[in-house]
Amino acid sequence: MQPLAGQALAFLHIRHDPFSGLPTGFSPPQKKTGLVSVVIPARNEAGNIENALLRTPEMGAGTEIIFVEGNSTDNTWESITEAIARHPERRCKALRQPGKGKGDAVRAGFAVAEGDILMILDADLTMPPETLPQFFEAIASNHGEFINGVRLVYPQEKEAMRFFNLVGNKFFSLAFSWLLGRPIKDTLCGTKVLSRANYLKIAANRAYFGDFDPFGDFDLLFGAARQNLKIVDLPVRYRERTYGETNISRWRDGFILLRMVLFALNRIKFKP
Ligand SMILES: Nc1nc2c(ncn2[C@@H]2O[C@H](COP(=O)(O)OP(=O)(O)O)[C@@H](O)[C@H]2O)c(=O)[nH]1
Ligand SMILES: [Mg+2]
Repeated sequence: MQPLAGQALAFLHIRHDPFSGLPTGFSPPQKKTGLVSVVIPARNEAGNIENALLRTPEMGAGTEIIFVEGNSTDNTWESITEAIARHPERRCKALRQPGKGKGDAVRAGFAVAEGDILMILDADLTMPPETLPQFFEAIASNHGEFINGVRLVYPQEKEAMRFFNLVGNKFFSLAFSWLLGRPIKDTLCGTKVLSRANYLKIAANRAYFGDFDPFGDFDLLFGAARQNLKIVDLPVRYRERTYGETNISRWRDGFILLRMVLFALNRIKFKP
């Protein structure tokens, strides 16, 4: 190839990182290819389990699927054990969470995860599992250290997000962006991906922001920002549930979130 053509090609490949504004992509990225753990918290999701298992793609050097059930009133647990028995070709684990809430389930799942890359996938399949390889690529190619799924970018399917959800999400997005000093477009998209090494650092410092996040989303985001991880947004198409209904009570959990924001506010803005 002629040098000039080579230069032109290099020029075409310049990308600017949205956060640092620095050009990225010149040095060949070092690929991570380790084992991937997909933690799937599930409460009252019996009708979604089989699809969650079938639709989660194989990534990296191998993919383990970790179902974490808790406090269901339907037969989610039986669905999990049956689905796993039907698919011995997939590497799966199943556990019942020790406490309450999605955050507790995610923490229990991560505690038994063997992967080098950790993912959270909501069992309601509102974020299509087929999108997970994009998250994997983003982290494997070192594009970011904490890949945060962002809804709202694409047109919503009807009723996919309720009005209050939208308003609440906007509020928390603004509050987080201000608190953490970086743009956080969507705080409550279930899908988050990070390396195990970085997760362990976040977990070790969890108490800093108070230990009362019911979702697990917020303390991961706070922790990632505090560890100065490069948080990268990944736009996802958000779908309606086809089975079951939301497990999260907007009002009660909204107040807990507000408490978290105030706690973090105190930590970050007033006690440097
Ligand atoms: N294990 C477990 N999973 C939960 C719990 N609460 C919610 N989830 C799961 O977490 C994911 C997100 O919850 P969802 O009810 O869809 O909340 P929404 O997306 O905010 O409407 C779903 O896969 C739920 O099944 C819980 O207490 N325990
Ligand atoms: Mg949901």
